[in-house]
Amino acid sequence: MKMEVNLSDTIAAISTPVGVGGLSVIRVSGAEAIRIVKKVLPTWRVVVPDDKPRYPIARFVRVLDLDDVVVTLFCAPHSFTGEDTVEISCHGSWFIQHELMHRLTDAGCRLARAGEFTQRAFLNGKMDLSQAEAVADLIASHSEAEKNLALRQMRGGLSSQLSRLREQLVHFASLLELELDFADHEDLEFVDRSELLSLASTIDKHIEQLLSSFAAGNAIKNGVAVAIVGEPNAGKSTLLNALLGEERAIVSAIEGTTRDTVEDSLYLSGIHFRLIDTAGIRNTDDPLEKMGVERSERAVMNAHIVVEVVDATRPRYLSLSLRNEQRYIRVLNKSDLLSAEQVAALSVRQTTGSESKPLSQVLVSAKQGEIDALRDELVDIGQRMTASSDVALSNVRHYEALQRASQALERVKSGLHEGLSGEFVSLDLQDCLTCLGEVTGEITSQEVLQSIFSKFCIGK
Ligand SMILES: Nc1nc2c(ncn2[C@@H]2O[C@H](COP(=O)(O)OP(=O)(O)O)[C@@H](O)[C@H]2O)c(=O)[nH]1
Ligand SMILES: [Mg+2]
Repeated sequence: MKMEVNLSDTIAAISTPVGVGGLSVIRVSGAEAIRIVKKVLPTWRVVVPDDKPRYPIARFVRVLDLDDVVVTLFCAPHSFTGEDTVEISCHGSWFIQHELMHRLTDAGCRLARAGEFTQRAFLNGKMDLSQAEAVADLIASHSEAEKNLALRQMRGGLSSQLSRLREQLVHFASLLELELDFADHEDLEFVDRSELLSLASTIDKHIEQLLSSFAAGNAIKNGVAVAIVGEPNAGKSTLLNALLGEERAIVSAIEGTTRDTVEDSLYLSGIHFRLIDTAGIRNTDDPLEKMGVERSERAVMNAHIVVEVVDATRPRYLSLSLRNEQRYIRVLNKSDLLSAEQVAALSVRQTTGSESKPLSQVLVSAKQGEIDALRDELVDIGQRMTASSDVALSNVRHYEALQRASQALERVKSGLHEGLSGEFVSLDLQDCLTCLGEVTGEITSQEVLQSIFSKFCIGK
């Protein structure tokens, strides 16, 4: 379906969730919003001052045959969409919400499509595309960290970084243009190429910084993936249940009980962890168990944090090969079965290991719920992983566009190195600017816009 952008319609939608609630909010936006709502609610006697106020005007309105509502008017351009917008807070009855919607559409409103209010905000220049996307992220956020990330982006954190980059690139382009304008003048090079090169490197460094923040942004948005692995019967499923505080995975003394990976979310100190309990890793001929082991190995590959559970009464360790950025916690489980001497002998240290592969070791009893040491360790690692004082990329679309921007800049740099003519270098520079423009929405196709806004909720 092609999404036609028609800003002249006045649109309406129920903005609160489907179903019955205490209250419900109906939103109307467009040039005719005030006229239409006055027609539907004749008792709404609002006088709009000529110079449209920046603040919303709220009025209690008795709709004689229907409900008592509160009508709030946001005058253009001081509204979310940039248009005249009216919000009607009615009681949350299904009948009242739908009756009001019927009356609004009869009076000339069209039903809003998913994301259409935000799309209008974007088209009316109230926000750029990265901010509009953050609105959807904010609505979908589950943890404090995720909310903060989306909020910063919605308030223009990423946009201001990108506009700084853009300024630098435009400055760069203008220097190149100068060089081109004077190209006829024999070997006159207006701009020192080494100066251009160092400017390109500075810009590249900024883009690289943004690109590298994607790991943190991704961990915040999609959760920090924690794979719980170990030999059969080490207590992995018991540990998962203890962390979640519920009997999520089946626990038994029979080896190989967990065949498939079991996944659930855990929220600790505002961070979203995705815990993945796996089948025990061991050599086996059983085809079904083999598949489980393969899945465990895949979970390890994709994890941010790998938790290896070891039965402390007979410690044996897996040989895991982890990537540098992966974090590894070794959990010595079943501490309740150890004597004081045995505990001392284990000489558990809080943190050991080398810089390249940090290793934390904690002693717990999953069965007795004594797992605070592990919880603390997860929070500690999770906080460091998701700490982004400033802006972090969390959107694949942005990440890919910036990757292309970085590649274009690499071409600019090599062009300068090789002494290519300014014209060619300038083309690559334009490419780079185009990629940045895709993130902010200055250069974005209808199809991309359609796919972005169609994922929004109705009424937003
Ligand atoms: N004593 C004791 N037993 C435990 C502990 N954690 C797990 N178990 C027992 O170890 C057996 C295997 O547990 P399970 O969680 O299914 O291990 P998995 O195969 O690693 O998932 C079960 O009988 C559990 O009750 C613990 O901390 N202390
Ligand atoms: Mg298990």
